[in-house]
Amino acid sequence: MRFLLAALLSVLLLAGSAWAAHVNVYWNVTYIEADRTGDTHRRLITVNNAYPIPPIHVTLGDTLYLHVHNMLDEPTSVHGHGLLMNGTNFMDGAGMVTQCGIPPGESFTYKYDIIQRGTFWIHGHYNHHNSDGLRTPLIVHDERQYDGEYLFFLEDWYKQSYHERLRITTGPGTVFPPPPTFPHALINGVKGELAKPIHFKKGKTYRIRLVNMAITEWFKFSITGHKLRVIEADSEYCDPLEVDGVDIGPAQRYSVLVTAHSDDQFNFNYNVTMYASFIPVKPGLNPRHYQGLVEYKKYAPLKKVAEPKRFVWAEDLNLSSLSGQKPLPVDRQIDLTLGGSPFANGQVLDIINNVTYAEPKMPTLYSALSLGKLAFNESLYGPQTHAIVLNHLEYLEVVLRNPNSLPHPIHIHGHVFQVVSSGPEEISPSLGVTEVEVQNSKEPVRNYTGRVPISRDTVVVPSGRYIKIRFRADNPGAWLLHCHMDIHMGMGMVMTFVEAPDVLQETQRIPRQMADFCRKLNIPIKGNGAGNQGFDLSGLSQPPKKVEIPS
Ligand SMILES: *[C@@H]1O[C@H](CO)[C@@H](O)[C@H](O)[C@H]1NC(C)=O
Ligand SMILES: *[C@@H]1O[C@H](CO)[C@@H](O)[C@H](O)[C@H]1NC(C)=O
Ligand SMILES: *[C@@H]1O[C@H](CO)[C@@H](O)[C@H](O)[C@H]1NC(C)=O
Ligand SMILES: *[C@@H]1O[C@H](CO)[C@@H](O)[C@H](O)[C@H]1NC(C)=O
Ligand SMILES: *[C@@H]1O[C@H](CO)[C@@H](O)[C@H](O)[C@H]1NC(C)=O
Ligand SMILES: *[C@@H]1O[C@H](CO)[C@@H](O)[C@H](O)[C@H]1NC(C)=O
Ligand SMILES: *[C@@H]1O[C@H](CO)[C@@H](O)[C@H](O)[C@H]1NC(C)=O
Ligand SMILES: [Cu+2]
Repeated sequence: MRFLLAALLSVLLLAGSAWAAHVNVYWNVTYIEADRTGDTHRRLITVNNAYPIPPIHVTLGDTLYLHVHNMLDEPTSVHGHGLLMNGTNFMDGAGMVTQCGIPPGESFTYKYDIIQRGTFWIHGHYNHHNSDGLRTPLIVHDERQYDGEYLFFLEDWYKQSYHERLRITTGPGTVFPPPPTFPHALINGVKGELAKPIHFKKGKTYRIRLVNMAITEWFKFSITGHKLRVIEADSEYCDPLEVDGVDIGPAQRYSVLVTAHSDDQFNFNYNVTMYASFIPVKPGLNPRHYQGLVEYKKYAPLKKVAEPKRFVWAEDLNLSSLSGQKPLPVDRQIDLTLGGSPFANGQVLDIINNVTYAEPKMPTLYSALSLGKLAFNESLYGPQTHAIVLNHLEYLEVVLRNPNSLPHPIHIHGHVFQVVSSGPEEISPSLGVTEVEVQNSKEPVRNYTGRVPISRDTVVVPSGRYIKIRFRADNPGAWLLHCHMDIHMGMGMVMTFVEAPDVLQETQRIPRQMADFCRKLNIPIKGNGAGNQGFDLSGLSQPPKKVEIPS
């Protein structure tokens, strides 16, 4: 009832303040050869032969039609990151999960009903396409208006293509950690060193949206001499939380409010700091600082500001959602242990509960739709699809355990989850132990400290910690949960929730055009993960064998 009222209210608000529109965006997905940074000439994937891809702006209540024309020589698909796709799982764009790719030369229109507030992004979700450049922010404007708004979208950019990096990282013959490759930072599509100024007028309040679209690296953002008030994490508004800076994991978003000083005698700097995850912290090398001007007045002197003694960063457990939603109850707890391991084939791969993900022979959603009652049998999606079937409307608590040496930004499709607590995780020596990990594993258990927990779609699980998240299975579909470091995705840190296949079968159908795409690509649309009928899983390759490291 409360929800209905809120929904009604927002419809009225919208009717009063804006006009729900049909927004059409045309994307020719293309390869180009380009050098984005001065020493990284390579092929990349972009839109309409230009880069950066212009951010997409819509207003709450709009319908966005994203017309994707595939001009590559391989299939592609795109994903609206953070959009819940409630009732339209087939539009989620996860390659070989909710669709066969759009074949070369074909077009497909993704329809997004813009019913969520906040900051999102749209990116390729087929093979290497996100990593090689296919990504841009999706900004939803709503009734909240400030004196001004700035957007920062942050990326890391490498000399090597995704496939080269994956080969170096996984082997065979890999040494761990792999040789350091330090990327460039891109700030709003241009090299970090060239970060553009932003302009403040005295006394005004600005909303700054931050989107980390990096494929591997962490960013921190702060403004010297100014406090930030966090008001949004991913797509959820929260009680304003005053901090000195925000630390943004790959795929996460924040909005912060900044109130300008009451005089304009001085200019300041904003800081964007990029931390490379695979390289030890070393002054001058890692992290790297980039600065841009916060200009109050042209030629005003730059104010020297001493850093706060104790720099306060935004933390999930301190954020309190404006939804007012208390912690959800728990019907079932699912433990997921994240990690990496050497395998007998000579590769280093990533795992969740010892399984390294590999794509099934047909999209998991289409299996769930066509298997009838067998859709509840998790094995039938294929051993490496790592499917867990959820019952309609059950309440879940997932414990994300990270006993290894790197943090992982874990993203779920089709949901936001509450971040309720964090605690120490027993360290596993599999790929080396770091100081940070040891330190983290000594920190005590912490619960959320706000009025209520925050919900978001991507959470960073630090090394040597576990994080508990909660959500309700109220969105039937096949939804991925995966690490958003693309290399880790490629190495197999991915699994699938098959949510309420019975309800799914009653309510959703494969769009005809998508079925045609599968036919064109010789991919079945009925059957199990092997593309066969019934219990026959022949044709799937055997999962590689882990090598046990003596401890
Ligand atoms: C996409 O490519 C087609 C065919 O080359 C061209 O006619 C069309 O104008 C392009 N669209 C955009 C938005 O660039
Ligand atoms: C901001 O950048 C300056 C100059 O690089 C640096 O000294 C300072 O520590 C940075 N502050 C933060 C919070 O990163
Ligand atoms: C977050 O909560 C912790 C524990 O209550 C506290 O130490 C820290 O200062 C808080 N941070 C912010 C930004 O409020
Ligand atoms: C993973 O495999 C190891 C042995 O290699 C075993 O000790 C552990 O319990 C397994 N973990 C899970 C979550 O199945
Ligand atoms: C965290 O919450 C759990 C469950 O509500 C409770 O059992 C535990 O004592 C709390 N721990 C801390 C450190 O607050
Ligand atoms: C999806 O829509 C149903 C029906 O309106 C609603 O009950 C459910 O909470 C929604 N789920 C999500 C994840 O938005
Ligand atoms: C589920 O499928 C597997 C794989 O074919 C089969 O071995 C198993 O018997 C099935 N389980 C049930 C309960 O049908
Ligand atoms: Cu990861």
